[in-house]
Amino acid sequence: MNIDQPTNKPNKSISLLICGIGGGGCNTIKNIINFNNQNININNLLAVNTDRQSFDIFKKQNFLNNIKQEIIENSNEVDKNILEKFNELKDNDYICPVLPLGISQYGAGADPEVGLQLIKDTEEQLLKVLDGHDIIVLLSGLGGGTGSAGHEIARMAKGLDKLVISLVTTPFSFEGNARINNANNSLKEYEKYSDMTVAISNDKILQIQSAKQVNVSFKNSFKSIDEIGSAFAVSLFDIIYNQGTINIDFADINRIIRNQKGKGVVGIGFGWGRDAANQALEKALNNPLIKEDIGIASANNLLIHISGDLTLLEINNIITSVTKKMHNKNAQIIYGIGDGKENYTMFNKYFSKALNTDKRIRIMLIATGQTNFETQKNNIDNYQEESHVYEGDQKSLADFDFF
Ligand SMILES: Nc1nc2c(ncn2[C@@H]2O[C@H](COP(=O)(O)OP(=O)(O)OP(=O)(O)O)[C@@H](O)[C@H]2O)c(=O)[nH]1
Ligand SMILES: [Mg+2]
Repeated sequence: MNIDQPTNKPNKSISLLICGIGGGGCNTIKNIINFNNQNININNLLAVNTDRQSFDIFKKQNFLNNIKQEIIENSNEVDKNILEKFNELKDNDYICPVLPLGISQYGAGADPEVGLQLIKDTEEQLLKVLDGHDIIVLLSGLGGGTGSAGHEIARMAKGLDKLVISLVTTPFSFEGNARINNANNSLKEYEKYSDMTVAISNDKILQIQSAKQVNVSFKNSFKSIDEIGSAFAVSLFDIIYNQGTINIDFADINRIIRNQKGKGVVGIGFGWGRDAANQALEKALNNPLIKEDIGIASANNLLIHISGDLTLLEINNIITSVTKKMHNKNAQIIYGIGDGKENYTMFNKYFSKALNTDKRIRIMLIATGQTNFETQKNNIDNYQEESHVYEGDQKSLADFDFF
């Protein structure tokens, strides 16, 4: 096993852009802003869509009203300081950069060909934004017309030699074959143009809810899926911008992610209290982004970032527990140790039971270069399982934690 200790170069000069494409992607951007992470500047975000009306969620007044509503419904989830953040803006100003695609007023009507043309029509503006950054993270829900055409943005970014990471969702089976076919075709294109593509199957979320016997509202189910995307994006920011005890820099991220033929899995887990390390590890390994254990086992590259107040024994335990799962004993392993000073605001709800303890640990894994990778397409094609629908009381989102 080749374990590299990364160098201690600061990453301040590296710029990361998170670009939400289509309705689902833009909702994830909104979720990221809600988290109010100190490392993320508004100019690190971009919402693109064909449907101009969808940008209304980013108008200051609407955004703040929505935040107030969220605070009432689930007070742990939103950093209340955000209410002050946009003081200088007028009510109808957008709180983050938005880019309408083409001249369309409306969505792409679930037709990816229409979405593709509208993205091509906006190439000049897109290239200008993309070129100002080093790492491009694309977020989209596949199945409709706009997000499903977002691979065209990946192609543009790749043409500029950027590091491109795509995080996409595939539709619920009940959304029907037309959407599933759109998504399957689109996923192949995302994989072609991205250094790494992580696909979240909405059906998997359904299976987890079913298995856990929780019955979460439709709106909150989408919200929890958006949360996976935002947690990934925000954690990536923290890793790149926070100076750790053992730092991971752009060269390390490049090494693990660049040119991985599109395949990769990501796991994030949190733990607190005396058993924090085990808890975080267990959650990172069982994260819905890691489909089966095979995601780690067959990987040839692994980046593992551990953050919090840990002992040497705990670090040793975490890293060896993960690397032991890997078949390739000469796999490339890069690890980083955060100083525990990351902004945990966004994750407060996961730590809500830990208010009396200082020990909070986050583990993030990125595994790439899988051989015999089981594609998301197979997941969709094979999803036949009868799911048992729990008919108990509807649970709040807080009862349905992924991390
Ligand atoms: N995570 C998440 N997924 C969503 C949300 N809304 C829709 N989706 C999923 O994303 C897929 C695409 O939907 P949208 O993003 O609304 O579609 P679009 O890309 O805007 O495409 P058009 O509206 O046809 O132009 C759907 O089939 C759903 O599976 C959301 O709010 N969050
Ligand atoms: Mg739309």
